[in-house]
Amino acid sequence: MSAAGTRLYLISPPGIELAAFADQLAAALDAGDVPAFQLRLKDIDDLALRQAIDRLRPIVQARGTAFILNDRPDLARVTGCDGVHVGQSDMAVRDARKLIGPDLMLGVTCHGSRHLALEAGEAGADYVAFGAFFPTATKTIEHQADIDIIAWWSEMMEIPAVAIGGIDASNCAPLVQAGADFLAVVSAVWSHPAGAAAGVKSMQASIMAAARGRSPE
Ligand code: TZP
Ligand code: MG
Repeated sequence: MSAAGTRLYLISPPGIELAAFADQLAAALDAGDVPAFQLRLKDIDDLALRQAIDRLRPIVQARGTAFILNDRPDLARVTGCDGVHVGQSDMAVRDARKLIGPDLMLGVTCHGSRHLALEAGEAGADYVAFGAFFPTATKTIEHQADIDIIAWWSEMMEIPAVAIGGIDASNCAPLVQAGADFLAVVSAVWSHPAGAAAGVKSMQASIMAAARGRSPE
């Protein structure tokens, strides 16, 4: 994919207050082009997770954004999600594919590993996620990725590459220029000092500037 094709993949914060977050999410999605949203809630029971999905999924899908569930291939299809994202320790990619069926989107964390990404692609992943590229406070980072892996993957493979980890408007240019199909962000949007909508706009301005081969003004 060309550098100009980089788009935003928004991930929820690890913990949310559902009613307030529903409003923030709608505002963020209305602020720009966000083709994918991942619900990533940790330490939550199934009932609360289902409540969050039921509340947020219509907001996301009504805007033409794919609703992707983290960690739970077993729940994704029955709850009407568009896809699921699994980590290397969650479940084998082939087992996740069996659970969700052929139609839902399947994304796989591949850290900074070419080998894991090739394996995931062969096993039926619809996208591979590389990271972390930069320091982040959102997750304890055990694996890092070099920007080179994005260029290598995107030159060789058709399967989209998602870049994740500490990405914000100030540092995303090399990932855009390397050909990342998606930039996945949490804090760049939800912790933006002017609010989530401003976070989306700021990311998009930087992506567009980087795609034109220059830094944002
Ligand atoms: N996986 C690798 S880094 C990360 C995840 C879920 C956190 C990304 O959050 P942020 O705030 O965009 O660094
Ligand atoms: Mg996981």
